[in-house]
Amino acid sequence: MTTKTHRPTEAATPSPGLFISFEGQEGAGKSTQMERLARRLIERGHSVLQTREPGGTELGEELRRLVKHGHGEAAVCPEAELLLMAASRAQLTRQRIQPSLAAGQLVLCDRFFDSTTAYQGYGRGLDLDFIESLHRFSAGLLEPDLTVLLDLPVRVGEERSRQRGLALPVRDRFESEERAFHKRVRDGFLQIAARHPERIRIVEADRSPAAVEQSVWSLVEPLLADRSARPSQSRRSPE
Ligand code: ATM
Repeated sequence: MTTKTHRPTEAATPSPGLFISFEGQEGAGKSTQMERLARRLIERGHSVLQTREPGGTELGEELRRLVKHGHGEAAVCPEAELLLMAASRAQLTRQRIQPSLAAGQLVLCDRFFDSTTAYQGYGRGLDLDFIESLHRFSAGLLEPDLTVLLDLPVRVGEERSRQRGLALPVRDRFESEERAFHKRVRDGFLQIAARHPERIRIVEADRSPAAVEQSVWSLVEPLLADRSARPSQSRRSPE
C-alpha cells in the first residue's frame, strides 16, 4: 500500500479533517489495524486517505526503498537515515496530508514523526532535541489529532515478524537489527507516549486483531462526534 484515497459517492457535508497516525514496533499490527479502521470509516460514509511513512508520495516511496534496503556500498548511515525520513515527511505533508485535511478527509498514516524519535532518536542514539526541531521543519505545525501506539513485548513482535518472514524471506535493514535496538525503540515509544498523553494512546497489541480493532474504535469514535462539532478552520496547518 502506498497511498489510497476513498471518497464517498455523494458529496459529504464539509467538515474539518482528522489526522490519525499509527505507531509501534515491527509486528505490532499497524497495517492490519489501519486497514480495519479505514473499512469502518468508509462504511460510515467518510472520505479516507490511507498513507504511510516513509513513502506515500512518488519521492517518498523512492526514499523508502533506499532507507529500507540500502546494503553494502548503498548502506545509509544514521544521520542520512534521519534526514531521508524527514525529507519523505516534508513531501508527504505538503503533497498529500495537508490538502486532504483541507478537503475535510480523514487521514490515516502508518507511522509519522514519533517513529523518527523512536527509531533514529532512541534506537540509533541521535540527538533528541535536534530531532524535535527537525519535526517542526519537516511537518511544520502539523501533528496528528490522535496517535494510536500499538504496544507489545519485543519478543512477541519478533515472533510475528519471523512468521511473516517465512513468506517474505528478504529482511530489511530494520528487521535485521538486534533485539537491543528493538527494545530501545519500544521503550522510546513508551517514553514519547508518557510525554504526550493528550495525543498518544497506548493500545495493548498482544491480543486478537478483533479485540485490538475494538479498542482502536473506542478511541476514534468520540473524535468523529467532536469533529462534526468543530468549526472547519480550527485545525492547525503546517505553514
Ligand atoms: P514499516 O513498513 O514496518 O513501517 O517499515 C518502515 C521502517 O522504517 C520501520 N521499520 N521497522 N521496524 C521503521 C522505520 N522508520 C524509521 O526508522 N523512522 C521513521 O521516521 C519512520 C517513519 C520509519
